[in-house]
Amino acid sequence: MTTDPGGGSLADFVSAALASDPALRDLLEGELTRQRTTIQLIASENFTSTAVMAASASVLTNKYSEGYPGRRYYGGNAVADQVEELARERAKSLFGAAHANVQPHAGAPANLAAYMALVEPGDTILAMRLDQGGHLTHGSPVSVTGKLYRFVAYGVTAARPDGSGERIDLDLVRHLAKSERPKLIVAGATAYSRTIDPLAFREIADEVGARFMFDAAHPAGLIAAGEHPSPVGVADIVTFTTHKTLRGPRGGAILCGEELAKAVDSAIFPGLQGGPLEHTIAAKAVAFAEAARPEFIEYARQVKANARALAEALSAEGFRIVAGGTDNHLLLVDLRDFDGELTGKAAQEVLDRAGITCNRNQIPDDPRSPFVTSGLRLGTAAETTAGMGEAEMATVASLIARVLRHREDESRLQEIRAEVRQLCAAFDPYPAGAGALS
Ligand code: DSN
Repeated sequence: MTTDPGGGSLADFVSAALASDPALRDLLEGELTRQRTTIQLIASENFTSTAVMAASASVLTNKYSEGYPGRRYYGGNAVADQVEELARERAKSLFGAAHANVQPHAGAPANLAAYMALVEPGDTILAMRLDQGGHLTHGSPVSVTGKLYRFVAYGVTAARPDGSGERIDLDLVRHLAKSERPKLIVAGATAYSRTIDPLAFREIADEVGARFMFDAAHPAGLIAAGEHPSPVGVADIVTFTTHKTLRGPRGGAILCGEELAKAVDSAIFPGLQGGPLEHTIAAKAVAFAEAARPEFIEYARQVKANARALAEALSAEGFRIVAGGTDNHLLLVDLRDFDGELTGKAAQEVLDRAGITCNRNQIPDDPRSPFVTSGLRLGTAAETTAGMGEAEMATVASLIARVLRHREDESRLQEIRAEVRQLCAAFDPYPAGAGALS
């Protein structure tokens, strides 16, 4: 068990630390209560250990460290250097990489830095379309990535009644690679529930002489645990975020071979960012060490087992699961078979009122807009951390179905809200008086 930061409960710690700022203290206590009393199913979120939070809240927030360990532009970096070196070494060892940059503030700058290291503005990049499961930074016209580079997009195959469709269309990837001659091919997604095979992309990239980048933001924790094929050593650059399945602080990181180390490092600083967030880097170091423990492998396996259990139970309730199920930590639910009138937006809002937190998401070829959508994206990383297993996933599926069936009935919703509270009380990520999360 990690040491509780306040010697008592996390709520006591927040309360004591912010005694002189009651407005903010009340907000933070409110957020802690929200996280402890509602079910967290956002696929990109998790509950960090209190050790990760303690490092995030450390005195390193006071320090300017522009540059890299041993080559800083400010004095007083002896400790910061060691912290960043520790984080880099732990990241390299966890993923088996030759080089790690742990400074990206988030996934978006990590991805942009990878592009800067591998291609020139105006070059063609082949990546997954946002509405098929990709990410904004994979060339959406509203992202700076889509303005700086010429993106060409692939997507998934058509849905099939037996669930074997809605897989990344590798024939299309190969066809576009040959016809468009991209300088870079990007694999990785934010709303894709099946395994992404790095070797298949490498083969296509090699056929056309393109570089290959893998955005591992979502499966990073599964990769660290050996529960998803590793793109490290297969892709030229791997980017990831540290706060999703990896269960660390909010932030990004980049892995590559020695030959790209300088290009990646200078793309992040001075290319994109100024002073690194050394307190966050310290928290990343904590998370990398936690993810290297044997129990993290058990955690990652349970995350996947829970996602499968949730998908099966929702399917039994009449929902269609995109791609027929899941191989990872998330699932996409197509609401239309359950109720043709129900949008993702309406479902997200009513689930929120009942204490179930998730996000609406477009499904492949969604007739509705990204703001409305016909789907929900659900993930199991957070509630698995809180201790839920397959039995609880069946309960959660039934709660979701009841909320959506009785969405106009306020008293039924209040009844379900009470059941959600009861379930959350049994699976509290930050139990009072305990260290919370080993
Ligand atoms: N916003 C993240 C997600 O929810 O998947 C990706 O950046």
